[in-house]
Amino acid sequence: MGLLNSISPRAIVASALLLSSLAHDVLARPSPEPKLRKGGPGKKKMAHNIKRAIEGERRAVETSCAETLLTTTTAPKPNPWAQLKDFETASVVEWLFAQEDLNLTISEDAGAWDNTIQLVEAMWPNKTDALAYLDGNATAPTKYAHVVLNNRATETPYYADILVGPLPVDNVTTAWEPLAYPYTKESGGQVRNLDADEDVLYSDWLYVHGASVADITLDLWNGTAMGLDNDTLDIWGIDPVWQEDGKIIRWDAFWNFPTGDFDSETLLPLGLYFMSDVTGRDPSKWKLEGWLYDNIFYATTEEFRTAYFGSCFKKHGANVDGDWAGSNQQGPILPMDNALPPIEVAPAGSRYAVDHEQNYVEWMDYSFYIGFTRDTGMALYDIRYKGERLLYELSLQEALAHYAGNDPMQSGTSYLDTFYGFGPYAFELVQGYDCPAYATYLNSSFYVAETSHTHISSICLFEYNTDYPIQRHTTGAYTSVTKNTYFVVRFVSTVGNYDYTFSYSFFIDGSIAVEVRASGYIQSAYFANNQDYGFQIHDFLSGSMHDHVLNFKADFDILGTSNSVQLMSLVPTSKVYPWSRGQARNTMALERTFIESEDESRFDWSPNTATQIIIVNEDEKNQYGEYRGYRVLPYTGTVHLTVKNSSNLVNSARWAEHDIQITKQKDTEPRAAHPYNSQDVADPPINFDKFFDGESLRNEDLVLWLNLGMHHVPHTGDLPNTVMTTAHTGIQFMPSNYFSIDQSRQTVNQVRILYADGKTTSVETFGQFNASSATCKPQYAPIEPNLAGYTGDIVVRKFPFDPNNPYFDTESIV
Ligand SMILES: *[C@@H]1O[C@H](CO)[C@@H](O)[C@H](O)[C@H]1NC(C)=O
Ligand SMILES: *[C@@H]1O[C@H](CO)[C@@H](O)[C@H](O)[C@H]1NC(C)=O
Ligand SMILES: *[C@@H]1O[C@H](CO)[C@@H](O)[C@H](O)[C@H]1NC(C)=O
Ligand SMILES: *[C@@H]1O[C@H](CO)[C@@H](O)[C@H](O)[C@H]1NC(C)=O
Ligand SMILES: *[C@@H]1O[C@H](CO)[C@@H](O)[C@H](O)[C@H]1NC(C)=O
Ligand SMILES: *[C@@H]1O[C@H](CO)[C@@H](O)[C@H](O)[C@H]1NC(C)=O
Ligand SMILES: *[C@@H]1O[C@H](CO)[C@@H](O)[C@H](O)[C@H]1NC(C)=O
Ligand SMILES: *[C@@H]1O[C@H](CO)[C@@H](O)[C@H](O)[C@H]1NC(C)=O
Ligand SMILES: *[C@@H]1O[C@H](CO)[C@@H](O)[C@H](O)[C@H]1NC(C)=O
Ligand SMILES: [Cu+2]
Repeated sequence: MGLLNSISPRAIVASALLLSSLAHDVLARPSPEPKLRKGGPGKKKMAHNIKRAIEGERRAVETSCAETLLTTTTAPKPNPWAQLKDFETASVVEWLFAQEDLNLTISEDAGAWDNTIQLVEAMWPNKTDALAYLDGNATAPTKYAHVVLNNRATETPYYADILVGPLPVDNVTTAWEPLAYPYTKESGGQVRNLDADEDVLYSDWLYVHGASVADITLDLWNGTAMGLDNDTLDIWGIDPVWQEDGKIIRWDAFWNFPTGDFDSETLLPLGLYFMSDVTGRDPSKWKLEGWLYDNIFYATTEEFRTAYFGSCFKKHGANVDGDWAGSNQQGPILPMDNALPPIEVAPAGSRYAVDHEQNYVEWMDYSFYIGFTRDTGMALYDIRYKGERLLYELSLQEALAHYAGNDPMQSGTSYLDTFYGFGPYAFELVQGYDCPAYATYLNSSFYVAETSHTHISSICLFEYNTDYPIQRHTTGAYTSVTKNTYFVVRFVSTVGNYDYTFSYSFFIDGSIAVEVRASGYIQSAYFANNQDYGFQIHDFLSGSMHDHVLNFKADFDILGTSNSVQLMSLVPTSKVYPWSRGQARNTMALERTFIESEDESRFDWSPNTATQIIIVNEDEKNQYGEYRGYRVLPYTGTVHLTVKNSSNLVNSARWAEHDIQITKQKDTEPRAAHPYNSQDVADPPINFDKFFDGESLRNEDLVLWLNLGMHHVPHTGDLPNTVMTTAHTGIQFMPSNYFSIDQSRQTVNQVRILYADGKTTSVETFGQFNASSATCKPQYAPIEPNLAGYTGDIVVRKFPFDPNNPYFDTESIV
């Protein structure tokens, strides 16, 4: 986690590339950072803060044919979900510092008892306003900045969500107000900050207790965790912390630092834990509450030490770094693996159009806008097909990783990843690996400590062919087959140990898929007594069972906003028919119902997937009297949370408890979760349960909150990293009586071969483009893109605004 000896391969690659003109710029004080997942002292990370001024040209970018021929387009209207422009952010920051009542300190100068600006980004528009603008003659929604203040100059530190605007900033009309309406909690847009004293927590608490047992840790593992440069052990603990009876209780665990170049620390637990009462901001009032080793609890350090040096103490071994935890090639080279494998190319250039200015995309008969935020990364808006809006919004809301175990560290871990943010960790994609080399790449930016960081090429757009046709049929006289060329928008976010790949795919039959694949390092457990919670996968290592649940918001608008959800179930039945000779036939039939209200709108996929879920417009029947609609169906397995009423989460992730949840769209309920829900789990800023208040769901504007995910019980095949073949989850949306026939018939990329008497009589190709008429000859470069162009973020200082001196900064690469 940014420690010199546990630095990730990404950071090593990046720093090696920057070696020529490194300017080591170690900040004296840490500035608010994107939050670091999986403990790891944020402080040491700062010591690895590498900056470089950008001089001359950045790199020789190899341009693919597809990229060269990229068609540009102009969005029908400027993107209402666009991020703030550099000067807008700078003007908001300047304005904030001028407001004396906010009492702000510049991040670089701030300590734990100062108020700072945590976030400045564009406020999302209300749907009401956005639709009037997109569909009518209304002007663009008034622009506001969404600002998060980290108010720590108080005994009771808190985060404050505020709105600043309207933009552009001027001294007369610009004002700020609490951003309270998306909260279900009545707290004026504020939530307490349990993290305000992170630095002191390490220096004055965790390392002090690491030092207090240095004799034991040296004896057990030949190492210490004291905050010294020669430490070989790390300490970090549960998330969220226990929040009970007004007390803040944490459990922390000892971990071995990796000894090599890999980010393997989460594979190196050591099996010793301690509990602390860290209520309040005064470390002198914090209390050590006990130690745990080998399932035996010791109430004091002395009790633990006495037992340890006694005669019947049972010592277990350590998990130690090694080749098993590194992801380089190992083992004999596979047969013929040294030959170049097949590769997809785009010989005709791109067949989609992008408005780079507005982040607007058109492919075949689809179009959509792209938005990007700190909390959840990329989101898609106003997804249209053949001119009609299907979805107003399709976006990630939150990702949960809920662990369990016999030890308090695993039992207490339930990461809610928007706390760390998906935006800050959406790193540059690796061309030819994450996405095809010929893909179109977009940048994304996020705000941190009076600068904006741009992750270069962190969103990709590309066409691909499935390895199967979308349609085929063979008779004695002909064979007809259609290519299945589809379009993907993708980003990857590495939140701590885990890498999530988010893909939205669009198909020519009108279907859309949402998929998540996971890789990276598992968070593992110490094996002792852990049999019921994971496989043993290494020396003293348990794979530590956990559930991944990822919530997506799908705001469908099927032929307008007046929608209903029809359920159509296949049911076994026994029935006498007029023609069945008086006998009951054991058979099956369809049952159709509607979801009437929010009282019945939280449910799971039915057993045997017997119930279809179809979003329909009851006023839009086709010529046969069937409702035109879109069906939602599981694609590659989804899950909801196994744990009921989680002790870790309480009310902070109620969205995780069912597969499908449907609410009436409201501007006051734009998001299922808040990034700071973990800070007050019993009474979080957004308690998803409170969305359900019995409202009618017939002929209303509906939002589906859909969970993807997987039950993950890592086995030896998760070492060194989880693989995306099977760590995969997805859902699909498909037209259901929406059109009169399959829309893929429109493609020319199909063939019908007619034959008779052993001879081909004709090959019908429907005028499709062929290689001999290509304007862009089949081009195989860049099959191997110039990966030496992979860099860190580009950073632009916003206060003081310094747009002409951007620099590279790898600090946010974990
Ligand atoms: C303003 O913040 C400083 C710390 O940066 C603090 O010492 C001071 O008490 C605060 N003032 C007010 C009025 O809250
Ligand atoms: C938009 O304005 C045009 C021209 O004034 C008018 O014809 C049209 O009806 C308006 N559309 C809506 C949705 O108000
Ligand atoms: C607002 O007022 C300050 C100080 O009076 C001035 O420096 C600044 O330029 C003004 N900003 C705008 C947008 O008018
Ligand atoms: C213990 O650690 C020290 C310093 O880290 C090292 O020099 C020594 O070889 C280690 N001893 C054993 C027995 O591994
Ligand atoms: C680590 O460093 C400290 C202080 O510099 C020193 O006292 C200690 O002996 C060192 N420990 C090891 C294992 O080298
Ligand atoms: C991404 O950022 C880089 C560096 O600022 C810039 O050269 C490039 O044009 C940007 N790409 C897009 C698609 O805006
Ligand atoms: C959840 O568990 C808590 C603590 O055990 C209990 O007080 C509460 O009633 C439970 N809530 C539900 C909805 O089961
Ligand atoms: C958006 O909707 C909320 C809830 O109705 C309202 O409080 C807020 O003022 C609206 N925002 C704007 C900019 O109109
Ligand atoms: C390729 O396309 C050109 C132009 O449409 C056409 O003249 C030619 O016959 C096609 N070739 C093949 C092999 O289909
Ligand atoms: Cu997992």
